[in-house]
Amino acid sequence: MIQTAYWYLHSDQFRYDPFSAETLAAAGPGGPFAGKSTADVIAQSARLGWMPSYPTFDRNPLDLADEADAAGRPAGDHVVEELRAGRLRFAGEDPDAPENFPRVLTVWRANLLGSSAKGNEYFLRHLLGADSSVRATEAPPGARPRDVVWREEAPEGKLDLLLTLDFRMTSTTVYSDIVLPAATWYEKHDLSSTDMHPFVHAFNPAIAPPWQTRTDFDIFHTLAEEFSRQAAGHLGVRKDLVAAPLLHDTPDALATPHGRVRDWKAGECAPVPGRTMPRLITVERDYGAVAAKMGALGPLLDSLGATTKGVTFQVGRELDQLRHKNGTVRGGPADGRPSIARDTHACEAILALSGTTNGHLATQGFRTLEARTGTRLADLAAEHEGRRITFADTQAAPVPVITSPEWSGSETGGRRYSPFTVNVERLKPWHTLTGRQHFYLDHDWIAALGEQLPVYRPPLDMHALFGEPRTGETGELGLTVRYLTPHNKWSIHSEYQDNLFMLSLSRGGPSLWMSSPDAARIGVRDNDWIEAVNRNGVVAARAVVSHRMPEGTVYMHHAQDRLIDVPRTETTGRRGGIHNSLTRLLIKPTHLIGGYAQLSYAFNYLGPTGNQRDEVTVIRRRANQEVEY
Ligand SMILES: Nc1nc2c(c(=O)[nH]1)N[C@H]1C(S)=C(S)[C@@H](COP(=O)(O)OP(=O)(O)OC[C@H]3O[C@@H](n4cnc5c(=O)[nH]c(N)nc54)[C@H](O)[C@@H]3O)O[C@H]1N2
Ligand SMILES: Nc1nc2c(c(=O)[nH]1)N[C@H]1C(S)=C(S)[C@@H](COP(=O)(O)OP(=O)(O)OC[C@H]3O[C@@H](n4cnc5c(=O)[nH]c(N)nc54)[C@H](O)[C@@H]3O)O[C@H]1N2
Ligand SMILES: [Mo]
Repeated sequence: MIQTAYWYLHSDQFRYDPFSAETLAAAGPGGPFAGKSTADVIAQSARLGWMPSYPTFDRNPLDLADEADAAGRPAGDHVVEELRAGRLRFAGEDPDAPENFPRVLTVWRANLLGSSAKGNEYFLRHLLGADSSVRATEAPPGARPRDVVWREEAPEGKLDLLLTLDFRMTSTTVYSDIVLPAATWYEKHDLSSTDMHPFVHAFNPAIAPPWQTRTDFDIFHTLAEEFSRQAAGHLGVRKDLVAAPLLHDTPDALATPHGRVRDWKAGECAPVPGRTMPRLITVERDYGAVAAKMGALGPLLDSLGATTKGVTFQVGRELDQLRHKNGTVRGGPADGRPSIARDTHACEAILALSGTTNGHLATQGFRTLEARTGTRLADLAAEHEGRRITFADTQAAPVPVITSPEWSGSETGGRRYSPFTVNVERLKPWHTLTGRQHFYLDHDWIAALGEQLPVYRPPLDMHALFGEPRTGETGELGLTVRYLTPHNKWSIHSEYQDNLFMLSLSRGGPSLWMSSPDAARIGVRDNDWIEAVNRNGVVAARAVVSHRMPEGTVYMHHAQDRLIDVPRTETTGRRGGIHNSLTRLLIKPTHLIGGYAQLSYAFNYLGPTGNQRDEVTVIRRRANQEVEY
């Protein structure tokens, strides 16, 4: 699921947008956004199949598949018919309905409530039902969604269970119902790679996981086993109706000819799965077999291969090798399949199935691409055709990767990775509508924003949109400044800030950087306690007064956790406030476009961003410099 839209709906931030999507349009009234709110635009993107939406429908997708069977028609036809008749709706069209909001949330390898989540205070209020400092008021009648249902009372505390896996105390674990203590990187096997350098690294345990900690791998397998045991009776084998968005690097990318947007719900075209709406796919779920399947490589790899960016790799040879290396599952639902029951097996499988660590697959993939593009490519990986990087290789030392069609750069001959080298030097067509570098976007929604060509867009005017004071204004409550939350130079997100060395090197708690003239304007000296307040929340921090900050702009570095030296605020009397207490999600409608050439959804590749750069806040020196906790 695209997280930005997911949280925008489920933390109810959509209820606090008093402007329509049309506000952002370049021309006057009318056009594709007329009368629609951002929530309406998200709902439209989901029903046209542009972006995924989850939960998808307002009815259990297992029941939808059963209903179709009972009616003796294909599940896709059944869903189209139910939608057309108005008996079935997309869940995003009524996000506050009890059947449509999430109840159980598992957070793994993220600090959702301390780091990633923009609009922290909305999460606290609506998802958790915890104390919250949201000060904004909801959109008044007339400014509310048109298609999406508005419930008079917004739900608070939607979640029944918040489960977190982490090895630190964080702003998320403090709010969790259950925390499963995780092993750290020196207590487990894992792989690590990034596009910032050309190496694959192994994680290796220096010691076994201490006390009650377990590796994430172990935790999820244990959960899967218990789930399977219970689910065999409760759920059994069912068919699941899955709605998949129009996908990048497939024919789906041509679903919007000439960029003309047609909405089946408005009668502008017929609802055709995979063309004008999501693909509707029936999948068999054997719930009692989840754990067994998780511990093995499944049979679809034999029949479908593995596809990345439109290139399908045939992996029969690799599966045979993995059978020998990892062993073969005996008995049960995964009988005869290569095992990935242990973390090292899973690492081995990843290395075997990627062209970046398997020269045979890299050259195979490039030959497939050669046949399609007519350009010479396989030589890029030829020097490594016989090379297979194994987990043992990565344990001995970090290993440089092999050039592969999974990426666009070239490491051939020891070069350093740079994106799009293969497109530029080998004339491999770009994955755009024209196959070239492509700047003109001929799409109705992009035209509505006046952005067919790259243009400068100034920061959003938060005075006009939300009634915040104008930047530069000094009033009774303080000085209004632009509020940015760039990445921290002394931490990676919320990690590493919290060790004693870092805490004693810096101020050891929340800090906010401001320029000397701005500080002088409100009588703030370096290290004074200040309070920053806007409609989204409140934060108390020490001022770092610096000539390096431009006037009119402050920084509160991402991401300072709620549990380190956070005092009570004068504004609310409550403890709390972090950098993301002052931010919130703002979704740009054009980020929701899909099914249109390079603007087609791919997992972890395309979707709306959170736009945290557009905030303002009012800052003042605290009357009381003796803070209380
Ligand atoms: N206002 C604002 N918000 C932002 C941003 C911004 O610039 N400003 N940046 C955004 C961006 S680009 C990003 S990437 C996100 C980052 O947001 P997150 O990914 O949520 O941030 P982290 O603080 O890195 O959280 C990672 C957590 O995983 C834990 N962890 C690390 N390794 C393991 C492991 O092996 N197992 C387990 N179980 N846990 C582990 C760490 O202890 C840590 O608590 O924030 C986004 N949010
Ligand atoms: N030390 C450290 N390194 C990291 C991370 C970390 O947390 N700590 N996180 C990693 C991750 S996941 C990511 S995504 C990257 C992020 O790395 P960057 O993309 O570099 O992100 P930021 O530091 O958030 O922002 C960069 C600069 O953008 C400026 N800026 C803000 N608004 C605007 C604007 O409207 N226009 C322009 N032109 N500039 C603007 C900010 O002032 C800031 O100086 O860093 C990675 N590296
Ligand atoms: Mo990031």
